[in-house]
Amino acid sequence: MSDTSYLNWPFFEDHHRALAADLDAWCLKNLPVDHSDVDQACKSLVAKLGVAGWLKYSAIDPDDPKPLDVRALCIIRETLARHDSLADFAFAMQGLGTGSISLFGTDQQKEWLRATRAGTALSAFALSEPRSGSDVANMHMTAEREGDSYILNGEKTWISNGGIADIYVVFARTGEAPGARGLSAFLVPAQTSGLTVTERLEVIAPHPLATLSFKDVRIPAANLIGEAGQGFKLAMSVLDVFRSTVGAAALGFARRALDETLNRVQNRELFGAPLFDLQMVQGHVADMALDVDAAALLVYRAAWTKDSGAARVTREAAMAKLYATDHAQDVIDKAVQIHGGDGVRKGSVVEGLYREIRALRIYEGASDVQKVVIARQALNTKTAVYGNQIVGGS
Ligand code: COS
Repeated sequence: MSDTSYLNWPFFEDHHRALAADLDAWCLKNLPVDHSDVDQACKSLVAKLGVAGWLKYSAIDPDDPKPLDVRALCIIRETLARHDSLADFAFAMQGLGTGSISLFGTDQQKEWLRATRAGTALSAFALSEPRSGSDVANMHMTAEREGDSYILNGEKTWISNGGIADIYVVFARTGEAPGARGLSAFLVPAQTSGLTVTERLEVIAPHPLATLSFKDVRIPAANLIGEAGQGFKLAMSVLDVFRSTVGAAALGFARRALDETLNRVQNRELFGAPLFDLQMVQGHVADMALDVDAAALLVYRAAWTKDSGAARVTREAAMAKLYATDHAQDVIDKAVQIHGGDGVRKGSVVEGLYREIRALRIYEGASDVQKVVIARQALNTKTAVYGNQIVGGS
């Protein structure tokens, strides 16, 4: 098992420590799975995670609607990512895909959560479009009200679980006001007429990903999630919860890279001594261990803040995602370097991590967007007013 000393930090309760230990034991028995057919692998992972009970954490319980436990979400993503990237992906999408329903859904919409928590239905979050990825407010997809229905037209892309999901949460322009103030969210079952998968997208770390087309897709008005015109804020609130969990997944990848490196430097001899005896290697190991702990502090600070009842964790979540993903990239790059040729050998653990980490710095708000968010938050929370006196001056 990896270093678990961080679980003694004051962010956690006993049930979180038990969760981390139980899930790690489950992962050792059940993961990794074969990734050669990612659709099949994800479907069977969701079923397995459902049967084992881990998906109960991914969405609220319709019979006992307590808030999501964000620390638990982060512990689960970190642990799954350390063992198998696709298991983390499968879990994450059950959460992100249904997050809007957990946070803002009606009782009728929450009925879907029984199936997603059991692992018998897959979900997806359909926000991005060909012309609006980072700039959500520039969305082109439309939803027009017609009696008791909405008619959806447009295109969504980079949709994880696209093609295998049973339900999509889709964002579209309803036009109450220009830009960010005229968007709404809808629950769209995959079988709805007019919704088709137009392209499957291949990426460096394969997982189910698609472009979707909506042509006169008619859904009941009851499928509107939250209030009409509030879709942008709804999407941002969901991302506020799940961005910390992206940081947690990056932390899991980084921890695995550090674990692999610690084994390597003790067992590999160079110049007649273990690799670890080289001070330059010790320098890399120190940087990696520091990055891992600093990322963990930010991730679990954000999760704890949300669990403690904060209305918004925009700043904390953005910092957690930015730092954990960017620094996991550094940690993994060092791991590859220390593994030498084996680090770039196709199929080696660190080679896989090197490909897996890259997308986390892009999806759910690129690192650059997180910087914009953090800077704006810093400005908003600026309260201090100083005189002209020089600090320490006479
Ligand atoms: N929670 C609640 N409300 C929020 C919010 C949040 N986290 N962030 C912004 N809002 C509100 C603002 O308060 C503002 O409200 P008012 O209209 O009442 O003033 C409104 O939403 C618009 O906010 P803002 O002016 O900041 O919107 P921008 O268009 O400038 O948003 C960024 C800019 C880049 C921050 C935003 O579009 C973003 O996060 N983009 C990345 C999207 C993303 O993650 N895509 C990946 C999709 S999932 S793979």
